Amino acid sequence: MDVWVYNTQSLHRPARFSETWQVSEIRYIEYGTRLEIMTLNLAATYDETKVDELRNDFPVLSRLVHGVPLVYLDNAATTQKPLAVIEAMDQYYRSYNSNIHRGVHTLSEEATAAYEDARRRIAQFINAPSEKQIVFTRNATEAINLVAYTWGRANLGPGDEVLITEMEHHGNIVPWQILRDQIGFTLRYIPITEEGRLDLSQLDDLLTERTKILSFVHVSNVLGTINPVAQLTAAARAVGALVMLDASQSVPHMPVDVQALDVDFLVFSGHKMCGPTGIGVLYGKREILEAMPPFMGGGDMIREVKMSGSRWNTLPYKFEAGTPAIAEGIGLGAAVDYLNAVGMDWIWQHEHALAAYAHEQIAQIEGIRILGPGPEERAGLVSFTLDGIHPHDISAILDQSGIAIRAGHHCAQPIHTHYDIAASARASFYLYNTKEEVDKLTAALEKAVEIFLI
Ligand code: C6P
Repeated sequence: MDVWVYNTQSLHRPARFSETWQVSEIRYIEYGTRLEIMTLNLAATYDETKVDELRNDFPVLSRLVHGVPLVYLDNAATTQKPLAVIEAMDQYYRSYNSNIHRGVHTLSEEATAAYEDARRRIAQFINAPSEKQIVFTRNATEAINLVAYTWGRANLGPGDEVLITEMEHHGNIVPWQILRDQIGFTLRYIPITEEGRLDLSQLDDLLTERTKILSFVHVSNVLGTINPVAQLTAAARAVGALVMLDASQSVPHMPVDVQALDVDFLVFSGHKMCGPTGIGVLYGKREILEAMPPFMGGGDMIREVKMSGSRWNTLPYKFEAGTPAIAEGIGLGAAVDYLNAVGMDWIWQHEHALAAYAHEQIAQIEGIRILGPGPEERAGLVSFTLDGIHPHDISAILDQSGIAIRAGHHCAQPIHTHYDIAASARASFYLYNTKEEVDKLTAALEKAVEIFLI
């Protein structure tokens, strides 16, 4: 089933949903005159008990921290790895470790095949038209930097504008600031509302013919807000701007279809989706990637090198200089297989249910302030502050109960500045978290409040 949602102003075409979904309810949440978010009630197909068996796939979940079972709620920072991923990487090192794209010997051919096969499966995972449009990077940050330094340097100059938002991770702010300081375009920000959504009331002033690229986060790593990609993409197209989507917190958690979203670039990190660190992805539209100059120079990215100059390799290798993260690419391929086997629709429903439950439970705690939109409209994470307790203290107290959350500015300082706070605490969920773990979180937070109020 391909779900299309229309309103009078723009076409909304969310990621293509799995044909196995039984949609029992479609809800539209509107603000202003615009349709922003679509919620599907998929309770009919959601089997909560599946989580018990999935937990066995993650060896680290059986460890104790301070003598009690680990409750890992720092998944927006990085997720745990299933045995399938650990074993795929182990297998590479044990049985066919070799450099790729170079050797004409069995090990090198096996490694090349495994690495390129992983790229193909990753392309399928986000429905990219071709694996040639999947550029491996170290992480999402490097992918954004790649676009800024190659496309940006070639296409931006004084008088041009780059539009980002106030809810970006530093990875989608700082590369643009560095480039702006070097070449002199204007960097503008879509502000956020008190509820933690993008304030689109001034969009027509911010997004103009001067805007060359709109680069924004799909799901905020602090607010949990799911941004209206289709609406923003349509608005960018109308002024001839390109669109880059930071999908670091969406690709791991919900079905994402780059063709349905119709963005020009999309980036994500392997380590936030059961894969290893050291591997990330830049997806790009083919003609745009073809026209871009290379990022770094060296081996593998060239077709021919003469002392007078060089010619570049074809996509995606033009952007992949030097020996790549081979085991990590293979590991990310295994992670994608794992996520497919679990089912991205199930993962989304599970996290959505957990985040809504957590929101409801912790909202009762004295002195708590939850950042971001209400439970129905958010992805699987909850950031908050507690009156009189520094987020680092909250995290340290929770750690005593084996609970891992993140505290700090989460590399999104402008959001914290907006709310006039230095830091927040954040619980972020993934496919292996349970309602019981949310109960442990709530109980530990209540205890923290008790300790600090005495
Ligand atoms: N956010 C968090 O705890 P890297 O570090 O390149 O893998 O991912 C960067 C990044 C980019 N965009 C978003 C929306 C992100 O959430 C992140 C990483 C982690 O929230 C680490 S700061």
